[in-house]
Amino acid sequence: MKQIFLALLAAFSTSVFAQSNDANLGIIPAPVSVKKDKGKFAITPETSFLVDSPAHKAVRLLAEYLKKNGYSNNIVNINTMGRKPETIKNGVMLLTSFKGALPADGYELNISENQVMINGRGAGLFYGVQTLIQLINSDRKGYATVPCAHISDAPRFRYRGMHLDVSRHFFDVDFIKKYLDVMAAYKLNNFHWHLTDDQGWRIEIKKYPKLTTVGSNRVQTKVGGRTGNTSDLYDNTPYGGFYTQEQVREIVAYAAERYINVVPEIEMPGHSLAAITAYPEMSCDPLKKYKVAENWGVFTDVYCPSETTFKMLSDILDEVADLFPGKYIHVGGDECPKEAWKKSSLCQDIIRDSALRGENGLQSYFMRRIERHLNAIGRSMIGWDEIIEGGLAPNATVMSWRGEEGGIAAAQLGNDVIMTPGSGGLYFDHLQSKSPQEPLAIGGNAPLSKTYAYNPVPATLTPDQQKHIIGVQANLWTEFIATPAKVEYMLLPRMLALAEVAWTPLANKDFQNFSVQRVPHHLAMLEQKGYHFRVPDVVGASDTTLKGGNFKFELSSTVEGGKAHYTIDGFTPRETDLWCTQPIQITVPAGKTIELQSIIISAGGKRSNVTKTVLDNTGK
Ligand code: TNX
Repeated sequence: MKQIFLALLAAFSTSVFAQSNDANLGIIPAPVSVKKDKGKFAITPETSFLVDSPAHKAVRLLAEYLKKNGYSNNIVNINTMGRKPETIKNGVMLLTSFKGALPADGYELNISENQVMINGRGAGLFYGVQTLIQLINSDRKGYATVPCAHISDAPRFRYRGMHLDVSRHFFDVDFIKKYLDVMAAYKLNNFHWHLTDDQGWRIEIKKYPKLTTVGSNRVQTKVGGRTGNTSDLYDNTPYGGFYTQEQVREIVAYAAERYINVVPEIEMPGHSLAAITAYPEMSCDPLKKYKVAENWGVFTDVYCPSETTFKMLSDILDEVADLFPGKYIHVGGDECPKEAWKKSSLCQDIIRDSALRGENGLQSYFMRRIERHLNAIGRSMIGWDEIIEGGLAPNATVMSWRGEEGGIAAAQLGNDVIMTPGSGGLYFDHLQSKSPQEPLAIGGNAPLSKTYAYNPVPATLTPDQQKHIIGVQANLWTEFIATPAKVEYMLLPRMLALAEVAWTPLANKDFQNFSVQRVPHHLAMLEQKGYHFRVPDVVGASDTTLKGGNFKFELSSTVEGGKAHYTIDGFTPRETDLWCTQPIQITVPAGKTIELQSIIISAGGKRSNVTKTVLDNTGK
């Protein structure tokens, strides 16, 4: 009996313990201000849930949470009760009508032993509920506690984006919804949906059906990386997929329900081989035979800046604008080789007649014409930083991906900027460590600490120019990511770091607190919700050689509820090995070497990389 009690205590005390020790109460992204109080609010079947705007999205979020987690409490309209919120006991209240102003998308969450009150309007109230959900500790169905505290919170940036490439590999509607759910839980508010590229066109366009009947299918796909045994290997398997307009509307609505705007990307003038395969008249060589790309990279067949192309792209963008109510449409602009334009008399004529500065000038001409059309239909253009070369379109927002230089230049010109540099740890297709145990990826190295450390506001900008940095985004390109589980592996936990970069004031950021005190609990929660993720390496040992004869290690799990298993016998540690519950003492005889190998295995069986620490007492 006593043993069972201790085991239960261990299971439930971890989160409570982590929370009470942590200045941020476990919340990710860390709020602007957390003032902890003594005591707890208890949720029981008698607790009333009261709201003053029953149709608010935040109310539906709360209702869904209660239902999913086994609470049978109803949500009641407080206006029908004739009671002042302050007088309510044992109540959780979501209020939009309160005195005073809050910062944009901000909220206040006050938890006392008597009541929980969230004040917020629009997205602010929704974010307040997301924070409350993170604070709820439940140990049995229908019952929970929330630690007493005063929290005031609001985002640092208004654009907090997460991107997904669905061209290189396609992900279905249910998965996109799951992706949006986890974005919403961490207060991200823009989903950049990369819908077209050389390897597949993935959005139905009624006026040009071949974009999907032809352009969404490739004959086969490259296997493995760019070098090594598989460098010439293809899988001989047709690949395809696209979203119907009905599905697109469904996703846009699902996102809006969670205060997420969807930014569609229709790539041009480069990365357009799938479209050109469907409609060769959009290229500079309409008689050439094209095929949807089966390999990765940058392709020289691109749109020709002809009137035919502009007419078709305008029609396409009109349908896209109809589907996506948001302000922004992303039109790519990156990696457009100029070979085809150099050979084309049509292109050379435009360059001469319009006195453009060569092919770069022609690219700007292309983007400006597209921007003019977008502005005419009431939309704003976003493009990758290449759109600066040859002259920037006047109202465009620039996504700076090749470092920050493009973003800095654009902000200095007075254009808005979203920072998303690969060099800042924001390319989630990059490796998460240098270990050979990582799965196939494009390369690079963007560990959690690097993403976390990124600051989107360059110090070289003046305060006025800094205002043009409207936000930050991480990108997930999927050349080497064919499954939903691998998308999640690359996304998590790095997206939690992105959320903190995008939301939390610089002064409140603290990687130690984030990675050791908060992330482990969130990973356990994500596992319960059915997400995959990369299990961070063990805390307490690293891949290194230590000299000496006597060692003590305290290994701890990076996923709450998981175990740090280890071996000193030279074999790879697994769930059948010892795990660390108290400091491990290791004595290495003189002249010998022992290897301590450790692994984290989560409660759900997810495994970290194996860490190898060489303990060397050879005296050499
Ligand atoms: C560059 S980032 C690209 C993508 C690739 C990515 C791979 C950008 C604007 N273009 O087409 O997928 O590198 O990391």
